[in-house]
Amino acid sequence: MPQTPALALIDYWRSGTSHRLRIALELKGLRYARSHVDLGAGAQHAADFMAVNPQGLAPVLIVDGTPLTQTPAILEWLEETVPVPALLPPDPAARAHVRALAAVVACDIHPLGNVRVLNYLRNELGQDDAAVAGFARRWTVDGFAALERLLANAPPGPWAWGEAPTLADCCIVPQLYAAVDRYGVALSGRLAAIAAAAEGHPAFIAAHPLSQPDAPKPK
Ligand SMILES: N[C@@H](CCC(=O)N[C@@H](CS)C(=O)NCC(=O)O)C(=O)O
Repeated sequence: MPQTPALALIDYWRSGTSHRLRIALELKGLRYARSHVDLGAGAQHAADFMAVNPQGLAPVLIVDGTPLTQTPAILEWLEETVPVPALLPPDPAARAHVRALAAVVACDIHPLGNVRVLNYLRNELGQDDAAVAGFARRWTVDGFAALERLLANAPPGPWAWGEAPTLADCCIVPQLYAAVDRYGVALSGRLAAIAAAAEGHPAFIAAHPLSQPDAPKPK
């Protein structure tokens, strides 16, 4: 029987990519040590963190002492090494569709709302907060419309691909949270149903940004 590797997550409560990785870890029922990199304070640029992830981005999953970076790669690693519960369907075409849904978020929506991209608009292009938020909101809404069109061809929910959460939901749910919380986007259709399913699911509750030890405490 293979030994379960020792897992240590370095994340930030509000980071969407950290959120997606926490969901997958919770869905797989894995235990992991925790530490945090304060993206709000710029700790991702500090030498000690850069030594762990030379890209200076959260999250990092340290597996038996080896740092894994880039959540699409880490999610695939998790699926390969801990295949149950499966976060991809058995059929190859269905797997491609689930990966495509995840990629709409990971490749097309999330990068445009990233801290460094928004900071560039604000600090180097001189845009004010309203313009910066409008930019992030614009590409979020655009991406959500694309997701809804793709989800019209998916099996019935409540999740993005049928009755159980998949890698698509790991990526979609954090983006829904960010859209509502930061940009006041109103959810509808399949995306609203996915958000509702996540609100009642223990893994998604445990992974929620406001449940994290480094989240601001309610006043
Ligand atoms: N493609 C990377 C993106 C990671 C990423 O952009 N992380 C954000 C937080 S959600 C970050 O660390 N941002 C810090 C910065 O932009 O300086 C992944 O999926 O892991």
